[in-house]
Amino acid sequence: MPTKVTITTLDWVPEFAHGYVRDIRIRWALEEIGRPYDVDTVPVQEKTPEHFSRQPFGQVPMLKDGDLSLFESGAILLHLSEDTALMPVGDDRARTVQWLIAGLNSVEPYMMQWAIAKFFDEDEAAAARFEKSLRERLSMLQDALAERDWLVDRDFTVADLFMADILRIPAANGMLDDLPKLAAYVERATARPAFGRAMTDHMAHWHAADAKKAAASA
Ligand SMILES: N[C@@H](CCC(=O)N[C@@H](CS)C(=O)NCC(=O)O)C(=O)O
Repeated sequence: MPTKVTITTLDWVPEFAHGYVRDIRIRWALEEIGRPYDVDTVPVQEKTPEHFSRQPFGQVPMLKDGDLSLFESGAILLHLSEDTALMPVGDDRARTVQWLIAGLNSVEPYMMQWAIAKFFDEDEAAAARFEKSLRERLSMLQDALAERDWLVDRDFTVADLFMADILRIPAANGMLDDLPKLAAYVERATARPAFGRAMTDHMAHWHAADAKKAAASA
C-alpha cells in the first residue's frame, strides 16, 4: 500500500490563476501513480519563516513524503516518479529526465516571461516581443515531437506530464492554433483520466478558498 504524501499549496489565489497553480502537476502525477495525498496550505499574503525554511523563495508547491520535505515542482515530480510507470528505465530514463529539464529550462522560461508581461505587468509591447520568442520555441518543440504521441518512445512519462502542463497556458491563449501536432499532444495528455481527477480537486480547492474568503469578509 503506497504511503500518503502531503502537497502544500497556497491558501488563496485570484481567479485568473485557478487551474494553473503548480500544485496541479503534483496532483496529476499522484493520480497517475495512484498514490494518496492530503493538501495543506500556506498563506499567499503573510509568508512565514516556516514557509521560507521549506521553500527559500516563499513559493509553492511543496511536498512532504515521510521525513522528506521537497520544493520545486520538477524535483518533486522526479522524486514521485521513481519506480513508477511515469519513469522508464535504462536509456529512456535519461531521455525522460532530459525532456523534463528541457521543459523546465528551455520552454517554461519563455512561457513565463510572456505570461508575466501579459497578465501580471499588462505590458502589451513586452508581451508581443516575448510572444514571438515563445512561438519560435513552440514551433521547434512541435518539430522535435514529429509524428510521435509522446516525447520519449511510445509511452506517456513524467516528462510529458510536465511539458503538457507548461503548454496549457499557451494552448488556452490560442498559441497552438497553428501548431496542430502540439495542440493534439496537449489534448492527448490532458484527456487522461488522472488529469481530470487532479483538475477537479484543484478547482474545488480554489472554490472553497473563495467561499472562505467571502465568509470572512461578510
Ligand atoms: N520553479 C518553481 C516555481 C514555483 C512558482 O512559481 N510558484 C507560484 C505558484 S505556481 C507561487 O508560489 N507564487 C506565489 C509567489 O511567488 O509568491 C516550481 O516549479 O516549483
